[in-house]
Amino acid sequence: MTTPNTAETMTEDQSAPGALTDGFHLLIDALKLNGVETIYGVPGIPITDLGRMAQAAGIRVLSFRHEQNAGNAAATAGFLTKKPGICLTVSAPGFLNGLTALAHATTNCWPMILISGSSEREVVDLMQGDYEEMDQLAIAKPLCKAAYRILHAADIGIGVARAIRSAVSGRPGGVYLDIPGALLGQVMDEVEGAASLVKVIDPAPAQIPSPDAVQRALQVIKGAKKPLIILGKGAAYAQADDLVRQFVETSGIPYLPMSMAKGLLPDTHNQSAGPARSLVLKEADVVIMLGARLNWLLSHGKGKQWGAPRSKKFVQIDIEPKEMDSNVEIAAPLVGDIASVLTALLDGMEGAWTKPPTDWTDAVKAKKDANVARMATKLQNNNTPMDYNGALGALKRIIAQRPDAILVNEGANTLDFARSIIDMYKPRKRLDVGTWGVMGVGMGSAIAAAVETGQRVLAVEGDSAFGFSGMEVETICRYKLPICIVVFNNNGIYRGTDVNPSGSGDVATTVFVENARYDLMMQAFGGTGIHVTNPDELRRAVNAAMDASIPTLINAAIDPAAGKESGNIGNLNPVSIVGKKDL
Ligand code: ADP
Ligand code: TPW
Ligand code: MG
Repeated sequence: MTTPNTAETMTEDQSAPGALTDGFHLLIDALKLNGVETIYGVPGIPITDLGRMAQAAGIRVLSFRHEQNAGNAAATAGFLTKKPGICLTVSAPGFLNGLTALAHATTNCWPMILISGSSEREVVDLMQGDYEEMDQLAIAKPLCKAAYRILHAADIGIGVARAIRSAVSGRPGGVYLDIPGALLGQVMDEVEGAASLVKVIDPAPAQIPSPDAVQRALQVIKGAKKPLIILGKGAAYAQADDLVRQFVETSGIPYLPMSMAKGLLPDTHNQSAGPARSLVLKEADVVIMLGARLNWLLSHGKGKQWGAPRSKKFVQIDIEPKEMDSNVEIAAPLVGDIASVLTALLDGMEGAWTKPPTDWTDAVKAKKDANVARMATKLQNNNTPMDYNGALGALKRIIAQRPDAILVNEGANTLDFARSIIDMYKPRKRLDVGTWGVMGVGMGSAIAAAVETGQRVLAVEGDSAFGFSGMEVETICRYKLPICIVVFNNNGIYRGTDVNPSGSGDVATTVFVENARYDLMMQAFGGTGIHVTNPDELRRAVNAAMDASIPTLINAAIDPAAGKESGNIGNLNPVSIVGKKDL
């Protein structure tokens, strides 16, 4: 334990009364020393002045309307920058609001630090009923990668350093940092305070794979007749874009991008197997997982979708050793960071590399071309009311012309159709609901994307999904961010046509106010709001918004009958044993 260094003890020591600093300033200095440029949060006791002082010190402090959205912004900032996104909240309720986002970041393997003010320890621990009393550290622990509390001003430097290193090293994740209000007011000598700060050197050290593991993997890949690469968002996060491209192109192996890995190579790439997903999952004999987990999004690597049982071998590249064999046997585990592993694999492939048999690559290409051709005319329709194909066809063509724009996407049908229809061309341009499929991440993600990259953002949102964080349109207007939100308004969750089975006055559980005008919400705060009813109008409105780079919300009226229950994952709904007899 460090002895608190107060002004009082210094006078007793008879040391020269030098300038003083305090917890507020030390915390800000520690963050700045480690390159923190932006804080996402909501002010209040005990951290209002911390936000003000951080702003005064040159950190960009963005205030949100709800901590969950600030937290989602911090999580997305972590994914985009490989540095921990910082979310700052008040105690108990603010902390809890931020915690959902911290858990989301951890689940997605993204670095984030939730810094929350907390009440007096002495009162909390005796449960004496302090203002917003809660044992936050204990509550955060099971929901994040690491959780720390700082009790003494002299420990702020080391506490921040631990939080940063924990968030970004190894498998990245969320870290909770508990800041009791009293800490911020603690005083210590300014020179000693400066000396107590810690700059984190090499926060995410390279993790080199063992040469044996590399050789084993190369042998397995060489033996393949129908190899497949699956790119996950870990590969996008790693920012080893050139190496990923080299590995894919040198190997000649078809690849399937997971949702947020789209654009790592352009979706129009010759080797993309995106539109032949069912075929490649079923038929491949060797599957190389590159920063992707065999979780529910890939049916756990087994079952009908994957063809005959044990018909394939897996090579898995991941920084987290215990990811190996999580769902199926991994024939060649390659533990290390993606850049180091790909460098080693490419070294081993140099010289005599044989590309996969052409009957495999031709079959994949034929399937893909057929599926793309089958969709093409559907995506050109200009129907009113709009269906997903017509509306998303228009947006697909816009992203093709504006490949630098960042696409944020959430909803059920709105998500599933947009993911398969809209091609991405560059890495880390698609931000969506992540591993949990969380509704409400859209506005936080859109704000972080605009702030962290300076690029224009197109947020394609289901009307339900948008509603979870819709109040942040005020934040978008306040900071004048170049975000164009398109609300796919089908009057509800999945569809707007359900009927209350009881026949009573309430509408069905999935149905919202009919023909709501979300565009007027944007107008309320000075942004541009537009209502459109066909793909042509949608295209014109989005192009105008993207050119103008000003906050815009386009209410796109979608046929309420066009969607499916739960989009593409309706099969995950439990089924009543006695049947849907009440419905
Ligand atoms: P997706 O949902 O796209 O399939 P996941 O989130 O399931 O992707 O998987 C991402 C994986 O990437 C995680 O297992 C994580 O440990 C891993 N990962 C993250 N960063 C790196 C890195 N730099 N090098 C290697 N693996 C990484
Ligand atoms: C935090 C459950 C999954 S998708 C969805 C909900 C409520 C909304 C779908 O309707 P939307 O899209 O957005 O209008 P569309 O095009 O199909 O009509 N709470 C959280 N996360 C999830 N995933 C849910 C609830 C859900
Ligand atoms: Mg909807």
